[in-house]
Amino acid sequence: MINGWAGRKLSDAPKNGIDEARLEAGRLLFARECKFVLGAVSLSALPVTDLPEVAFAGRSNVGKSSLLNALTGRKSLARASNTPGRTRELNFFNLDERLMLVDLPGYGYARTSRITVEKWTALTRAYLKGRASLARCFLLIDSRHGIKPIDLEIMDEFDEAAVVYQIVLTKVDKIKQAERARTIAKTQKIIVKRPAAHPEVLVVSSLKGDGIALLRAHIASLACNEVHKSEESKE
Ligand SMILES: Nc1nc2c(ncn2[C@@H]2O[C@H](COP(=O)(O)OP(=O)(O)OP(=O)(O)O)[C@@H](O)[C@H]2O)c(=O)[nH]1
Ligand SMILES: [Mg+2]
Repeated sequence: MINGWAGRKLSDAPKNGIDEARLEAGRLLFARECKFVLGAVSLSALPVTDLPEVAFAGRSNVGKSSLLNALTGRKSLARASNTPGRTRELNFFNLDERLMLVDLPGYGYARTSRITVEKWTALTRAYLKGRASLARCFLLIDSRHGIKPIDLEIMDEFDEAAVVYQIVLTKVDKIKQAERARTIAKTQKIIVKRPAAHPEVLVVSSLKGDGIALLRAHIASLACNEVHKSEESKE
């Protein structure tokens, strides 16, 4: 037997490096309870926890809150909205005492004046760069628009501060199938030389469910293997 795959069905073969077992681990993790912990508006309000964390960052309206809802299978766990700038706090969700999910405020939204990356809440940036337990930041990009200069600025900051990030192309239900491959290829070209970028680009639709199982599997690989009570939730 050459490797562990001998004797298995072709359908069990790894998809993008993720095998059926990891997909199942993702499914099981996200079938568990997910509780809102708190919305932080200052660094001192961040939850005290040694759970690994994954954060969702991206421009306003890119679909961060909707993605959190799709992952957890809950319609309104995180507040999604048509109004850009809806999420203003850092919202923490505890997934089965094994992982924290963090819904971040979006950057780049301007109603009257251009809000630059510089002004993208100091809190969000301080959190991303200084959080020891941050396992990965998923950087969401609207698949219709691709990576914009403001996203590149954020990626520069992540590369400099060694914040590991993985690109997730959102709202793929809005683009044609053929365009998907082109957008993925274009995105991969941009990240290939970036030191802190995870090499695999993910594609999702929170509306239709595309890519959600795969993203769950990626996240599950970052979670604690066992239920791990955080300081604040210990009784
Ligand atoms: N077609 C489509 N629309 C989506 C999808 N995901 C989100 N949207 C829509 O995009 C809009 C913004 O979604 P949100 O999830 O609130 O975006 P956000 O990134 O959390 O926005 P901020 O909190 O303002 O930064 C809403 O109108 C959603 O319904 C998707 O997969 N497909
Ligand atoms: Mg939001």
